[in-house]
Amino acid sequence: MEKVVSKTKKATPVAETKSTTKFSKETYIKWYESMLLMRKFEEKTGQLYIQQKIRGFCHLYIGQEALVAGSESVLRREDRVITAYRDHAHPIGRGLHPKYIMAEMMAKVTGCSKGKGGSMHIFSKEFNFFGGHGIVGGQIPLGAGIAFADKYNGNDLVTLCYMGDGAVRQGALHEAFNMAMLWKLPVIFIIENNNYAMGTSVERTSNVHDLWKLGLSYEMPSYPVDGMTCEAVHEAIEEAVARARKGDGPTLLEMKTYRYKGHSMSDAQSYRTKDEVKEYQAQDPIEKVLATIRKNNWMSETDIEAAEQKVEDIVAESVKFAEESPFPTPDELFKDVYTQDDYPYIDDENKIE
Ligand SMILES: Cc1ncc(C[n+]2csc(CCOP(=O)(O)OP(=O)(O)O)c2C)c(N)n1
Ligand SMILES: [Mg+2]
Repeated sequence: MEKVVSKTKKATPVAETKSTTKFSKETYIKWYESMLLMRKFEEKTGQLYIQQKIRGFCHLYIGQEALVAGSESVLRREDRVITAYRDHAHPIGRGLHPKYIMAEMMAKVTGCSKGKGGSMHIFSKEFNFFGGHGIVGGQIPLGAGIAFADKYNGNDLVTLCYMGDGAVRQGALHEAFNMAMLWKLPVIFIIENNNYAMGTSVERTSNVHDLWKLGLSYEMPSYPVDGMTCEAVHEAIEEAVARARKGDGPTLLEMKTYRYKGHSMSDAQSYRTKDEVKEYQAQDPIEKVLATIRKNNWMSETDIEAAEQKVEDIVAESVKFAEESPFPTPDELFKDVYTQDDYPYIDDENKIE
């Protein structure tokens, strides 16, 4: 599957000033463009859902983009990423063209899971994105397992295993943490703490509100991170990745973030105030990155408009591709279910034609 490639833009002369940050111009522009693509793609997704072109469950990541952008600026493409059902931004950050995600959400055969997974089951072997999991916390032991495979195979790849603040209440987290520490697995557990599991706040879920502390009883290096800021995310991930690649084992990072939209597409949001949403929107990660770009004169207003247009074009191309693609044929139903060709329960006799 093709990668989103930046088209070479006509250079616009901008006055170079001394940088106000330790990160490069290229890093900021990459953060800006990738987060803008995630945001615009999901805004379109929301509209298409209302038009019933996308059906089933659908959870938007809008507001949380810095977690993916700040992590991806550290990772190698071969590294692994796994997450829950709020899973459109992570594969975009990995480099998967969003048209395969849009086609998947419209249940088309050209989708990255051949139209059989939908919004919650985005997957890309090519970009080492291991899903997209609808069972809350289901991806935690899977993430540890992927890291175990890498350790077993003797390479230096790392796995980023994202989970929600609600997912940390699953018992499997403790088994995975224990084994990951015991075997020093190259996995980074990232809690996307957006303060709510559906409509239930962290405060109503547990006596312990600092979720990073969950790692301490396993002596796992564990830290809170400002998840609305790409720089802070990058630095925390950089340190954790270095530890994992060296063979020193896992890290737990609690990234404090916020989702601007409801839990899924049907959510009256009676559990929070509009002011609370506005408070977080005022720290928007895309706006913050753009402010640094402007302050350093790294992009002119023409460059910014061109970047926005490029993103709009990719989103439009994705919708067109998805709409023009066919639905899968019924025989697809039995394909890719089991790797074993002669799996006994799907022989010709049991097939529904
Ligand atoms: C095992 C399991 N229990 C319950 C659900 C229903 N459910 C879906 S999402 C969700 C909330 C999870 O919240 P969180 O982990 O904070 O992730 P977020 O949606 O905030 O990204 C629940 C309870 C489920 N999918 N799986
Ligand atoms: Mg949550």
